[in-house]
Amino acid sequence: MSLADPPPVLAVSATAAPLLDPVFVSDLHLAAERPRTIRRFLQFLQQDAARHRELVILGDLFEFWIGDDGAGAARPVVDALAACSDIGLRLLLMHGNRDPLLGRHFAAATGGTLLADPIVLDVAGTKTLLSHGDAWCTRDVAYQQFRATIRQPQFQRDFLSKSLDERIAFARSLRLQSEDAKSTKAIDIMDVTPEAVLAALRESGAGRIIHGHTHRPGSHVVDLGDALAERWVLPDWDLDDAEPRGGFLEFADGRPRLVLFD
Ligand code: LP5
Ligand code: MN
Repeated sequence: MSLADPPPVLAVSATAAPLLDPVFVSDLHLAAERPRTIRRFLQFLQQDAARHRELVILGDLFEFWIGDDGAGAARPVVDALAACSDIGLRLLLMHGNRDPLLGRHFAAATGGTLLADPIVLDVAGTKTLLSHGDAWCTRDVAYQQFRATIRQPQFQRDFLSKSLDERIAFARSLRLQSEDAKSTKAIDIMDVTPEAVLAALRESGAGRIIHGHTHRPGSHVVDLGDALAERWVLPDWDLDDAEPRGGFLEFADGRPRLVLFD
């Protein structure tokens, strides 16, 4: 991979063909330290995703991603996603806050398409706004400053010019600082801001939102004044935790349905 590649955040599609029978996941945070989560995801790809036309991953597939040239340990996941693409599943990927450097090499290796965040798509017949969701957590000011920094192309280029070991050490240090910072934050500032969601819905003209990031799976009705919209939130996955969890969103008879693992 050439280090002169454009920053991946610029190499995304702003539009995509309608999704006919999609399944959505996000926040899997895959890492070698969580082998049960990886196994469950591989099982999900074979058993659940394969029943659908499209697989949409709305960010944070990995615990962290230090660049496509550091993909070594992720090989089983890359191969499994490529196998899905090979049998005709359409794979759509969005960046999360943990993996903003997923790039075109990863997309090419998996057969996936990287999507802009946010993006408006026709999903099972409804105009739908898709996002990782972190940009709507506007009350988390420290996080928004951090987010703006790591999305700067020059910052990304500087990071990518470091050795893999340096990048891994930096990512691990950011994870620790993030966990530390979160432990002092009020719970509600780490959720989406209702006004930000309302503004995004109005601007997009969408009737439904699907997002991840907050790890608060559920569905909400949003009152737009002259109409009602829906906000669906995906679960995070951790099958190695004392409280194993995970799940996905699919459609049944045209309606979204959240499936949460027992
Ligand atoms: O990730 P999660 O869900 O635990 O928490 C997020 C926010 N935290 C983050 C940080 C990530 O976890 C770190 C991921 C590492 C990726 C490495 C590879 C990419 C490097 C890219 C370089 C180009 O996103 C957390 C939110 C929470 O969601 C809920 O929304 O609160 O935000 C924070 O904790 C951020 C802190 O408040 C402030 C930042 C602390 C670190 C400061 C280090 C300064 C280093 C230089 C500047 C970038
Ligand atoms: Mn996230």
